[in-house]
Amino acid sequence: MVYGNVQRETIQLNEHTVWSGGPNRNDNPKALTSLPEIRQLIFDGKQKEAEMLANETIISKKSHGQMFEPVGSLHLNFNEHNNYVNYYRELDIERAVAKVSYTVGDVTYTREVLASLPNRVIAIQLTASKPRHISFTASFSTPQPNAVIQINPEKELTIHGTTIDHEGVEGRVKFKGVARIKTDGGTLLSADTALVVKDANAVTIFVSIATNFNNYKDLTGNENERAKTALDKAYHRPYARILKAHVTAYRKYFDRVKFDLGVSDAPNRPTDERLKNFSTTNDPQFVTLYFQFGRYLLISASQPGGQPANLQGIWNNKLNPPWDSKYTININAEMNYWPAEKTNLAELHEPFLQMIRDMAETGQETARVMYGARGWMAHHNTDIWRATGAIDGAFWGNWSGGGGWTSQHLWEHYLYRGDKAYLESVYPALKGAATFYVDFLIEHPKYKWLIVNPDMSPENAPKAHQGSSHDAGTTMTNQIVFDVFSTAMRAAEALNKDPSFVDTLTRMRGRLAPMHIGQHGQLQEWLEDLDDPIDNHRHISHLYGLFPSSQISPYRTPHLYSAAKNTLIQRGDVSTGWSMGWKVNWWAKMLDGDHAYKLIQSQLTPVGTNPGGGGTYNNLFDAHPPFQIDGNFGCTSGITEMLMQSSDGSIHLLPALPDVWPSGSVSGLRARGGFEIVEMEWKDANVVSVVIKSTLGGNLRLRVPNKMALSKGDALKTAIGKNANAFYQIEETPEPVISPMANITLLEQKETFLYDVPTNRGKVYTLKTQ
Ligand code: FUC
Repeated sequence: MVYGNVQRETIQLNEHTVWSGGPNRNDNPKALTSLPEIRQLIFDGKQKEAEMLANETIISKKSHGQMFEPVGSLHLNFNEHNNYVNYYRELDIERAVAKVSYTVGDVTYTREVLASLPNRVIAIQLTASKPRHISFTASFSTPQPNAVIQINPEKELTIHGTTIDHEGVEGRVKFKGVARIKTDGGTLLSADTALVVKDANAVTIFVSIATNFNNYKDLTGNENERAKTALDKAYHRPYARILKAHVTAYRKYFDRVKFDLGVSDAPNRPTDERLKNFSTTNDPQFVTLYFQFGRYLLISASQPGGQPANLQGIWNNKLNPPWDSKYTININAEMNYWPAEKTNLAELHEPFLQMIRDMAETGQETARVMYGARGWMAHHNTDIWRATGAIDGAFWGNWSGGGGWTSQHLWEHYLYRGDKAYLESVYPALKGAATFYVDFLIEHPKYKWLIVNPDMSPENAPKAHQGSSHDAGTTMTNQIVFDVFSTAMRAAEALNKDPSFVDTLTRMRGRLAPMHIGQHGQLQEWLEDLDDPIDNHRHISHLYGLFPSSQISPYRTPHLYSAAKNTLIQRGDVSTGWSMGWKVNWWAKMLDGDHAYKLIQSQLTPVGTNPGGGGTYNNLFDAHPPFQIDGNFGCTSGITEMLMQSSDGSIHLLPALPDVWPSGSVSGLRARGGFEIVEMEWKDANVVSVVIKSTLGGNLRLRVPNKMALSKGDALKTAIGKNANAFYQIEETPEPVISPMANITLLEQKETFLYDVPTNRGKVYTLKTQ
């Protein structure tokens, strides 16, 4: 994080593996014996009593998750620069380089900062328009209580230490940070706690940070050696070479997607002003900027081999951050990865996929010890140690869907890439997630469906339950189990494995509870019709079935689809940042571009000005508030879903285009089944032309708003029946149960055209409007 203050520059230093604590588990073994009683209390309508008991027997008596922490800050003091003019500051997201410049007297000073992707160092380049004018002192500061800051005989600033203990878990991450200064001209001296540069022409500062972390159970790395190796390698290269290598590595990802919605004068204004004006002016480039900023953030926070982006990405500056800056897996961590595949950053999904593989190991013991079940599971949070126990209070933490939901990312990655060897490698995790539910589901005494108990609909409570969130067989959980079973079956079939397991899942899936439409025309959040039509709770978990899942569809499940709209309207628009981000995706799935755009406007509102809701900080970070990065990723995903969807049996182009974007173009988006939208151009809300690359072959089923033909003028085949493409298979959603009091008006759909194009692997197909 580059603060950009003139007299005292601060570069906040984070390293992805600097977490409190060390390898630990937080299961509560009392869960197993209390499970029958908790279940009975819930079935008897004594939710509050069940929750109180769960607080003792299910919620962890050990760690409630460890904290992601900053290393400290590098400060550069330019004491004499108190009278400056022409201050300018930018973050160039096409290159991932931050810049500050200003003029003092007749000298213009420029600072450039980058966190090098290939070189694993931060590089800071200081220049001035006149020789011998760069003088400053450099020092470290840190909130880490066990850290030591020193200057070594090599004239390096160093910081080393061990992270803190937290909630009974000993801090065991050793970290080392080194800053080395290369001057062109002038002098470099050490003072007690600072390095002093005088009268240089130009200066490059390198900062290298490393830890002893290898993986969640191994801390045997050598932080000193690692920090030194990266620093030595970078230090002997000219800054221009470091810059070039960084920009090249960055652009390899960033340049894959281009997005254009037309131009206006607004980009000449500073970002904070554009944010302030966004809801009242037409600034289409602010949307494309925000979309690309989401991609910038993922590239910066989720490099292969690293840790997944946490609640604050990698940008947390607090020793005790909100919610520990860890991974909330009842929505927030998944949301971080919604843009990964479709905005063509599949490699950056890897850290999250690895975390899920790790939880498939740690979560086995949790499933066994706490619930006597095979397979693996996780509750609503995890951290770098892949803890899978139940935390916070039972109201929030007694939820068993964290393994099931995250496991769907393993499958989604396969749907986009079609790599069978990869599928083979994650099959045990997919099978394990399903096996947990095979053992954990029980029969509902009244309805006879197989359901989860204890259960909750994340963080919400029906009024009828006297303040308890606890329930059995909530809609979201039923949807998750349906998906977990379906994907395990599909994976087994794709790999020709486990026919008897597939039989079991088929049988059990047929006994899951269907979705319910309640008295207010709403999709029920709970098995009973308990929804409050004026509840505006930020979580609308039961719409998991609309997005990210596709159990609710305009074309296949018209009643559920109409009920989902009622639910969205009843729950309202403005909420926390991430909640609004999710709503952009939902309204896109509702094929309502104008409403999706309204949510983008609400999200792109300066923090503090949305009554009762979140918004955006001036640097375009999402505001829950507080700062959480999930909303950025959620909205980036939602914008993509407005342009293209590939989850409902076809690739749907311009499914939810708002009136304010009548024309534009986008290139590089990715669809399931290995299709790439190489280029799409639209005008007057019609697709003028689209170029699609088929990387896997197979049937390309396309849904478009206007009639199209192949570029050579050949007619397109109108699609009929099921899509033959294996990556577009749809699991039929069970018929919903509809309350006799529900007054459902089925929504009408705009006309679309559905075509089938047989494709060959590696070939490119061009379609034009007719
Ligand atoms: C969930 C949400 C909160 C917050 C937290 C990190 O508990 O309900 O709004 O985002 O995660």
